Amino acid sequence: MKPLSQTWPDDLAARYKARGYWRGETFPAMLRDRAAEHPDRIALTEGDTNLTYGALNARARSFGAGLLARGYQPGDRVLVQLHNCIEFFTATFGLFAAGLVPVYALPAHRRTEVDHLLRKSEAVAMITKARMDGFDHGALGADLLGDIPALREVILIGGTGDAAGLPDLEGISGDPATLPDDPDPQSVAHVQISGGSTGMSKLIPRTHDDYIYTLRASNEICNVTAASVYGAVLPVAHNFTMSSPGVYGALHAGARVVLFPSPVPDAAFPLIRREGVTITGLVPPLALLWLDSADRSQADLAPLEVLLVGGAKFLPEAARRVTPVLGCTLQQVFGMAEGLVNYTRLDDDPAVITQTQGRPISPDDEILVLDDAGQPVPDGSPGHLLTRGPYTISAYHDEAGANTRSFEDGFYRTGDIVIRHPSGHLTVQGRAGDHINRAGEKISAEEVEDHLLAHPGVFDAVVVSIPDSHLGERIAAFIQLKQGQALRALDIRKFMRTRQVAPFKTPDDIRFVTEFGTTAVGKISRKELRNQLRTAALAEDAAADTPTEAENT
Ligand code: OOB
Repeated sequence: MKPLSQTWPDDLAARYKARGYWRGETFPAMLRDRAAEHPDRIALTEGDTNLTYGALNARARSFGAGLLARGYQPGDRVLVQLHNCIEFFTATFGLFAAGLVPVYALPAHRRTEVDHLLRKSEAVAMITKARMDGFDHGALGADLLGDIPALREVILIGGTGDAAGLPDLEGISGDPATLPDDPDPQSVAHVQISGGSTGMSKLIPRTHDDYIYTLRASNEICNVTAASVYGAVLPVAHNFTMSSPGVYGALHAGARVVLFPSPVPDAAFPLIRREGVTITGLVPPLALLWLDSADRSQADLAPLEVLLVGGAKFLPEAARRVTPVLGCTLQQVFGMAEGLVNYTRLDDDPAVITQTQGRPISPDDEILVLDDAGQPVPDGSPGHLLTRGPYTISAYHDEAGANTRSFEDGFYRTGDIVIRHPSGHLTVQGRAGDHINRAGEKISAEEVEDHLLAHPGVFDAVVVSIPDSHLGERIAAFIQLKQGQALRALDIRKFMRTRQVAPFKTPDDIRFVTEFGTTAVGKISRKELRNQLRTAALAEDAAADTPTEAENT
């Protein structure tokens, strides 16, 4: 098994400790301490079920001990694919207590992504729910067990049908006295996954010390205290919902987490009122939906004090509406699973809150904004964002090629193009890479192209992002068919389903072309081709939207 690690140069590590960022806290100790401090306080609310800190800690520790009794060893990785439910926390804190390492998959992931994550992480077990959003994850798990030799068990919540024989999470328990000592705070606590600009997701090992620092600091910046109620609206497996300040931040503060079954206003607004949710986080398309609905219904969201918006660019026009319409303070957040997180501060000037994506969490987050030649650009000019700091990784797990491309002298090349203001706030201008940010989900153009090329009727395919007023960006695929083929968009969509990938990766726009118009001598790069096609598509769309003279008169 390839060991998981994340390290910083000795001098930086010493500085991060000396400055009190890394305090030797660990996840098992965090929950145990909160449970000891206030066992009867509610940690989690899901529907009509409330779970106290004491009960969550006891259940998680018993589950963790049960895993050890089944033969798992500290250091083993376990893929966790769950939506917003109490068992997500039983599972992850059980794993932490046993010294096992959660690897987080999104509920929308399908066989292709799950298979990749299991193999890449060499996971020995997977914890999932039999059905989520109508998809049979139990059957998938049962199938993968036969396919992946290292995978020993798939542990389910509510298994039936094909998956009826698989062990149920509720049935696994053991004696907490058998749990190991707390792990080394510098060891890897859990593994996030990258949005990835090329190919499949990469694994992002994060240590106890570095991750818990972001929780503590985020709580301070977002004013999360034991009196707060955090609404988990987006999937908890996302780094944003997990740590900015997110569900783990809320638990660190001894606050209450309310798990939302759905983000749509009809379901979410009553829950905010009923549970007294004080803070939550949304991606821009959902924030727009909430704004429009609240505008129409005059909804009363009185308990809500802070709305975090991030994951993709929130435009100033929409940002300005948040406080008047929803009656809360907007906090923009620009973060990445690799580390760096920026927030606008609660007391920032309204213009800063609406026009920037915030400034870094830490005084020791080093920010470089460089031109194409690698030279620093002055404040106010756009450039490539590189960063290094007390919670930004310096390597992905087992990715020699990507590590060479993405890290330079310990700095992470984010792929984002930003402007830095003299105050240190950043405004995101765009990005250098070829991924599509569709409603906060990052999709690799290359990965989608690969799937399209697998169709026997497809000669070539180029995938680009197109600006979209609702999603931020949508996926457009330009497809050149092989001679004699007559496929329709519907056939391509159906084919994508057979590829067993997350549904959000299916192209929104499918345009057939007879050739890619590469008139230049020789072959141009795919990057250049994507740029040309994006420009052509935008011009075509603009022309289609322009009223003709006849319409004008
Ligand atoms: C969050 O994390 P990831 O890993 O899914 O995606 C990171 C990328 C960034 O490099 C940037 O391209 C984009 O998402 N992004 C934003 C943004 N927040 C993220 N682009 C423009 N404006 C923003 N506010 O998405 C994430 C992780 C932690 C907190 C918040 C978001």
